[in-house]
Amino acid sequence: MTMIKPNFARSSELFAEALRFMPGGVNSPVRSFKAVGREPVFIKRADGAYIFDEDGNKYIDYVGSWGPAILGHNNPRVKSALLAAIENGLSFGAATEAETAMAKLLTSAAPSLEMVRLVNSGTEAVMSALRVARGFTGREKIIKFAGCYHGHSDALLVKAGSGLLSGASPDSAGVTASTAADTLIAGFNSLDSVAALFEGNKGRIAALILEPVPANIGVVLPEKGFLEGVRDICDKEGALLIFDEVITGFRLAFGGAQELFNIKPDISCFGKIIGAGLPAGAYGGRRDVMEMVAPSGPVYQAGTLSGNPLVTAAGIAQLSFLREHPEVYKHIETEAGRLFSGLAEIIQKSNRRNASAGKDAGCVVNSIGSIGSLFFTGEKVRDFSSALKSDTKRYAGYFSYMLDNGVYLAPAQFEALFVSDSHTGREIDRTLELAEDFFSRPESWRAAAGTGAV
Ligand code: HOZ
Repeated sequence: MTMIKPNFARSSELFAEALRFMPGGVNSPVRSFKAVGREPVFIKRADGAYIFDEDGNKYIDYVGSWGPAILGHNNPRVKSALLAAIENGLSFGAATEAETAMAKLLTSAAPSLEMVRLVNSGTEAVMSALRVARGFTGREKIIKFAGCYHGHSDALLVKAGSGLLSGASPDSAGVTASTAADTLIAGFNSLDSVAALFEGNKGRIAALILEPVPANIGVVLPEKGFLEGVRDICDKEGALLIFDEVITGFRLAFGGAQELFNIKPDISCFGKIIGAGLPAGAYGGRRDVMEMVAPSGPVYQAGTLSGNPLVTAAGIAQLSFLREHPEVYKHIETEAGRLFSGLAEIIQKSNRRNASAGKDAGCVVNSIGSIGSLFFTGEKVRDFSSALKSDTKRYAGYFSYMLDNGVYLAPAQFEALFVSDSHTGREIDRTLELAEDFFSRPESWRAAAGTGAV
């Protein structure tokens, strides 16, 4: 396959300027491309399954703004709802009819969602949900799982995933020891580790929070009985179960992971997908729990931009489209299924070739529905420590090869790949063709020089 190295001159110029005014030249670490050892491409626009950079390069987009572009970019219904809303004003900081319409849509998604509160991001949803759980139970401690990422609030930046792993540390500076002390860490897929924490902290644990399908150490699947097990333990111990569905909500099914696995959490948190990519979030759940929130109850949480009219207009358009068109899920899953099984086949061939040549260079694919990840390790990835065995330098080589050939993947090993309704056989075939080519080259087992976790 011939490859013409694209031109990134304009992105490079823009990055040099950005570095002078913003830490690392970006407003969120992963997009800096630091974890893949190169400069970021600067994006100008996106349409359908494609994004375009400032140098005019076109890429098949498997990031989709980290999930919300489930219909692809520039969906006409979302766009016209947003344009119509703009005519009426940008922000009121006052009650609107659209907020109730949005709340109705969210509560229609799953039986666990009796009431919701709209906020501005997944981080805010999770941070608020924990406050509510503490207010409701009168307890202080929480359990989270190593590698689960729940946004950047202090209490949750302990053994977290996503950009923290690309920065080579699962913990953040600036989080006080006393804040971190109330966050207990269990092992994903290990009910024994959960039981041990409850045993050692009797009557003190307010809530257990998890991504039902962790997607911020790459995608990791819950093993049979694990989610049911945490539900049972929480019930037995009087702690609330919080599902962080920022990635899985409205993606694995309209009712999210809780619909797919048939588990009823007490509180659920949502993010960007409910605003179709605009800054949005929500938390919701049991009525008795949600009635703790001000002004109904004593747990304070507020925000001028919560339920913003532009965000709700875009969110209502995207969510009602998904509700009216369940075939969207079928289509995305068929295309994603072809992609992930195709990748698995290519990788198995490559693993066999490498093994017979005595090269220690395995790779595995984890996927569910329209999300998945390639891990550059020969071992099964089922939790934080097995995910960390991935060779980030080999991922960097794969990322660069795909980018240079017009495929935009997550610029870090410990993230997910997202397929949208706009991806068709054409994009999937092209991606598989490139992956086949990459895995038959020496780069597939050799680390990209000078790249990797930093
Ligand atoms: N933390 C996001 C991935 N899990 C990346 C956010 C961004 O760079 O936009």
